[in-house]
This record gives sequence, structure tokens and C-alpha cells, in this order.
Amino acid sequence: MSASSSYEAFQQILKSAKHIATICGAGLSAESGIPTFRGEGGFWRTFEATELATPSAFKANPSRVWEFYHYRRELVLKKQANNAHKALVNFENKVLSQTPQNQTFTVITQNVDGLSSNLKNIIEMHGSLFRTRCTKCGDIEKNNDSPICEALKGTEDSNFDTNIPIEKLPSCTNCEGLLRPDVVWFNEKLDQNILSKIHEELDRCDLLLVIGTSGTVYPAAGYSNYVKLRGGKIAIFNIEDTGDADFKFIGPCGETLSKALE
Ligand code: BJW
Ligand code: ZN
Repeated sequence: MSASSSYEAFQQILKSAKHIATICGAGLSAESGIPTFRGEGGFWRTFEATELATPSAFKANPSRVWEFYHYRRELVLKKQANNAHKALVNFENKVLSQTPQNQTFTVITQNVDGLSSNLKNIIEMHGSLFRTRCTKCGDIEKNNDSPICEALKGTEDSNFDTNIPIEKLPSCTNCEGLLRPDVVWFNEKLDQNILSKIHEELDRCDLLLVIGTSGTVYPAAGYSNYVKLRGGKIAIFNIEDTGDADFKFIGPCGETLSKALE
């Protein structure tokens, strides 16, 4: 497939599309100063970020994994939505203000940073940095505390493990069990309700915007192909060429997405 990089041609398709969806990744938040998972920014201390996003890493060293998530929570709390996040919000508002409303727009994101919280119709498929889940009773709670617990305070500035004992890590107010971030780690199943909602969207989607994702992690990595096989159009927004598409806008998505959706 030879891809177009014409904004005019894209905007024609955008205008005629009925059901528009996105699959977003870490690149969407890169211009806010949030590191991506792979490539240059993919290291925290001496660890690869992807090594820590696993149930086995948490089991082996809950203190280290909590330090990693505490660091990211504290970082995100200092950061703001960038032009790409804003372009999505503006476009959603535009779609919602149509009379009659003859389009739908759904943002599916792998990001857990909450920087798209101004959107009305968003599916956060990998969870949220700002929710906790009890490993004992399963209770899920919103949590924006900074720091999330006393023992983690200041560890975001350290280069070494603090080795916090389990009883000093975040704990459940109901049952005192160890809390974990309510995110989806490798080898964990995604929430069935969320998967159903995503499939409802993909089954009607005629234009999928693939924004700032390396497309290496399933199930999200399969969405572009899924929509393409159904006859939908694909538009990639990335600083690198990440695969087959009808449109490719190579460059920082704060610029390319703003221009494409204006
Ligand atoms: C810019 C930019 C700018 C930079 N502008 N662009 C089928 C085949 C093979 C394996 C599997 C399979 N199905 C499932 C698996 C196993 C596994 C998997 O996919 N493994 C692969 C590595 C092969 N998947 C799972 O385990 C999933 N579970 C599941 O499917 O359950 C059922 C099952 C289990 C086991 C076997 C079979 C079935 C769960 C996946 C959960 C992923 N979790 C994480 C952590 C979330 C919590 C946290 O944040 O800590 O999600 S890992 C990490 O990767 C995170 C991200 O959401 C995800 C995707 O990364 P993303 O967003 O694409 O980031 P990067 O860094 O990779 O890319 C950034 C991109 O931005 C780059 O392209 C840059 O160029 C670009 N960029 N600046 C535009 N300014
Ligand atoms: Zn509990």
C-alpha cells in the first residue's frame, strides 16, 4: 500500500467517515515530557520500563515496582496536556456539535497517564496510574495522592532501590492487603467489558487514527489490521514509519495531528 501524506486528502476522508476511532500510545504524551516505553526514554534507573510492567516483577520486588509507578505518578502530576491531546479534545467537540450529529469519535488509548481526561468518550484499555487495586480483596479506588504513601516520598529522586517493607507500601483501607497500580501488565488479561467496547467500535470503524504507538503490544497492535481487513482507512501519526497505512504523517503528533484535525 502506498501511503499519502496529503492533509487535504486526509481531510476529505475525515469529513466523509462515519465512525472515527483512535488507538493511541506513549508517543501521544511524549511532547508533554512523559518518557515512552521503547527507545531512548524506555529506561527507569537501570531497568527497562517493560521489564517492570509485569506481574512477576511485582511479585519479586513490590517495592521497586511501586517506586517505578510512584515516580511516574509524580512526574505526570507536574505535566500538562500537549497540542496533540488538545487536538483530540477539539475534534471531539467539533463532532459533538454537529447538527444532526452524523459522526462518532472514540479515543481508544493504551496510555495510563490521564492526560486525555478532558475527552468525553475515551477508553483507557491499559488502566490508570491514578487508580489502585487491592491484591487481596480486588477493591479498585481512584487515588491522586502525592505521595501515595509516606515511605515512597522522595524515592522519585533516587537512583537506587529503597527496599520498602510490604507493610509500608500502599495498603487497602478495607482489608489492609497490598495495593497495586490498576494497570494491565504483560501476560495479564484486559478487562472483558473494555475489550467488548473496543470491539464494538472497531466493528463499525471506517477511519482509525494510529497515534504515537510502536504497534508492538497486543491486543492493540492488531487493531489497525483488523480495521483495514474490514475496509476501513488507517492514518498513522508517528515520528517513525511504523507500518502499512493509507495516510502517514511522520513528525511530532503535536504538530501533525493538530494540522490534520483542524
Ligand atoms: C511519537 C512521538 C511524538 C515518540 N509524536 N509519535 C499475540 C502475539 C504475541 C504476543 C501476544 C499476543 N497477544 C498477547 C501477547 C502477549 C503480550 C504482548 O503483546 N507481547 C508483545 C511484546 C509481543 N500482551 C499482553 O500480555 C497483553 N495481554 C493479553 O493480551 O492478555 C491475553 C494473553 C496473554 C498472554 C498471551 C496471549 C494472550 C497485555 C499487554 C499490557 C501492556 N502493558 C503495558 C504497561 C501498562 C502499564 C504501564 O504503563 O506501566 O502497556 S506495556 C507498555 O506497552 C504499555 C503501553 O501501553 C504498551 C504499548 O507501548 P506504546 O504506547 O506503543 O509505546 P512505545 O514506547 O512502544 O512506542 C512509542 C511510539 O511513539 C514509538 O513508535 C515512537 O516512534 C512514537 N513517538 N514520540 C508521535 N512526539
Ligand atoms: Zn483489600
